[in-house]
Amino acid sequence: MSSAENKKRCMAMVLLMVGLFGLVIAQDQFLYGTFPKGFLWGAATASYQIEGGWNENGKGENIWDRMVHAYDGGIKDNSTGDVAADSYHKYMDDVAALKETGVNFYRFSLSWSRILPTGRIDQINQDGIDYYNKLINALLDKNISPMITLYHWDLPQPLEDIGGWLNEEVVDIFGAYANLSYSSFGDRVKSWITFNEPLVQSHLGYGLGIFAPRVKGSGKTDYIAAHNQIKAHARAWRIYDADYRATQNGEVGITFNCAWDEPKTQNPEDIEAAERALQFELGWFAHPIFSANGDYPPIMKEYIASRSAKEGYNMSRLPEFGQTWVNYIKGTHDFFGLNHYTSRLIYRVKGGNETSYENDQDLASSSDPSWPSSASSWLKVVPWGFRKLVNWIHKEYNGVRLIVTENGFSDHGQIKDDDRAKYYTSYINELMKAINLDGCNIFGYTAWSIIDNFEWSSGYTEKFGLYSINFTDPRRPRSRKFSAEVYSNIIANNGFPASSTNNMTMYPFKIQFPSKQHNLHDHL
Ligand code: GBH
Repeated sequence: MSSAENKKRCMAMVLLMVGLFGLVIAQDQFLYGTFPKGFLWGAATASYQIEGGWNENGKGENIWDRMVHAYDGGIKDNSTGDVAADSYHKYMDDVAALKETGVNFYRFSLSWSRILPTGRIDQINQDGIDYYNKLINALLDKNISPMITLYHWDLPQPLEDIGGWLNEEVVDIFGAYANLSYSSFGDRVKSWITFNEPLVQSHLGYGLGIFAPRVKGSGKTDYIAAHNQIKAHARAWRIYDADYRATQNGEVGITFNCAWDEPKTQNPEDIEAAERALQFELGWFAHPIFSANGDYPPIMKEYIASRSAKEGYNMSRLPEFGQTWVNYIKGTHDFFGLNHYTSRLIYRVKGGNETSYENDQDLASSSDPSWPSSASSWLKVVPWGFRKLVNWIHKEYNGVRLIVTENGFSDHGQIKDDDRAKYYTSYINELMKAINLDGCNIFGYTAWSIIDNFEWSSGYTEKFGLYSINFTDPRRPRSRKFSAEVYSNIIANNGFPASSTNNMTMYPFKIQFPSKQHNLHDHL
């Protein structure tokens, strides 16, 4: 090959690479601007992950207590949530951190067994009621609205002993617990989430068996656990609607987790597989509640029924609601809660022979090697996927009113956490594009988490906090991380105005900001 030809080839390569790089940058291009007036900013936690005090003052045992105390507890660092961040005693420190960050609301969950040691309302533990009253009042005193999750995976053990979410009786028992919570706290709490991520509770807890209560039986038991949680959600929403809405004037929603599923190739089979993945992950729970017709997504019913038939079952492994329950569940929402962290590349493969939720879907996932990683193997940094997902939800569920109830990044707990600061800035920027450029109906955003905490089966090996906690110090002191300052600055500015009041110089990656100010017009 002549050297001129060689040069040409080199030039072509360079141009190609610059072009590809340009595409990536364009997708994540920073946009100056602010969120709509009145947009809500918050931070979140969950009871088992922060409270500790696992057997103090009358609290009953729950399925996580049981799991972590087992001989082989299944936790990476063999740790427990017995003390965790000790928020049972240190909740005023949490309130101080929230105040310093400037949030409008705090999303936390109730420990069901702290309030009801047996799970049932015939035995109320007054200390549990008192604890949450103190927390709620301290928040309101600082002008921070409480947002309560009723169920973030910590089922009272006595209810697991009768089958837990596999037993339909728990639907009514949950309803009674919800009722007690509304009547105890609803005079001051105006925002309720029935379930956090029912997919994780169903699939990891009652399918793969890697989360409590460690039941294995994917493709069967996870579908049953999900079925009962969806019914229990509807029950709790209907109780509020009938008996509390008129006097308390609050809202009840539910929170789902979902990654953005990007087709790995433009092959129609992969494009269909990515759509199917979203239906199996999000539609499984959202379709019965948020779609016009209710019930499970048609594609899910079709795929599971056909595989069940091939496996020799005389009916589908996916349970049926029946028309009465379909109608009872449909429309039971005041808002859509979304937990989002990452994206996946989806491609079609024939599902393996074993019965499982995974194999039912005829697809597989991977990630792009260019996506930055975190301390969690599943969490890759893909800001543009956030914008695509909320757009997909907006279309799929007819412009539904959405609040992001979790979004965040894991590392190993350092105070100078530039990667987390960068994650928040870029993800929140993409969310702003979804609102201001795409017209998505989003009214709030929640950072996970205000403090480092017990990261389920990863124990304390992955940290998500805006504040660090020294878990070896019995006083569990909190220290502010750099990301908390950045998030605080975003909140104070309601986004990213290109003005002197916005302290842009504090961002760890100034270099990525375009020198010219971009405004809405440039992007339309
Ligand atoms: C949320 O789940 C939870 O609501 C919250 O409690 C949690 O602390 C936070 O995210 C951070 O993880 O063990 O490799 O099989 C987010 C969705 C689904 C992500 C389950 C981790 C387990 C992956 N999660 N997934 S693995």
